[in-house]
Amino acid sequence: MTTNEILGRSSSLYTRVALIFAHELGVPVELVPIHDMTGFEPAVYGGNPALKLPTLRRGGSQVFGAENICRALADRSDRNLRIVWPEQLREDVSRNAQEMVAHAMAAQVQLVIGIVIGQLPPENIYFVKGRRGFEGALRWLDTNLADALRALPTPRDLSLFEVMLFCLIEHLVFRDTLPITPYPKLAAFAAELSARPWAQATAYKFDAPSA
Ligand SMILES: N[C@@H](CCC(=O)N[C@@H](CS)C(=O)NCC(=O)O)C(=O)O
Repeated sequence: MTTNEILGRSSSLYTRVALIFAHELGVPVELVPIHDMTGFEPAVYGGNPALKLPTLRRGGSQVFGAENICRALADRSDRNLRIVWPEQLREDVSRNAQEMVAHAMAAQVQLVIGIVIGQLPPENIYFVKGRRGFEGALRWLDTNLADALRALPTPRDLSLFEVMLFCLIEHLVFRDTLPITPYPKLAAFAAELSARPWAQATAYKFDAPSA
């Protein structure tokens, strides 16, 4: 049987989205840790020319990006899960919620790469504006969460929106990027989902350094 390898990090929010889908879809995957995110060679990122992770590798083929990987895994699954993808969102509130969570995930990466890894000054306009937009997106999500969840199609087993939001909220705490206390509804949402088997099986951790 061909192995599905996910090149990524156990500490990465995008990788976790893909790992949760693999878990729920019953598709066995092997995580191949990318220890250093500062490399400039696509080979470090499983061949992704954009120098981003995660990448799914199977046989000779590669799939770049978390959402793409989730879709590819769904195609390879024997389980007939009812998955809600972004194009199935029909109401303004759920479409906006998808946009806000996608933006917030990218902003989280911007702050981690720029300030934590790049050691750049947080008071730079690039990070100040990034942080303001990030907080704005979280505030909007906190205010509109109930409506956004209500507007998701039912019945469903899984939605990309909920998995992304869960991974984002737990990552804020894991990386200590922004306080979660101003967003009580998001905190409650993540706390409730954290007991699910897929959440427990994919908890954030830093991968052990390669020997
Ligand atoms: N479009 C990509 C974005 C993935 C992404 O930003 N991943 C982060 C790690 S969580 C990354 O590659 N960071 C390295 C960098 O930005 O240089 C996706 O949807 O998977």
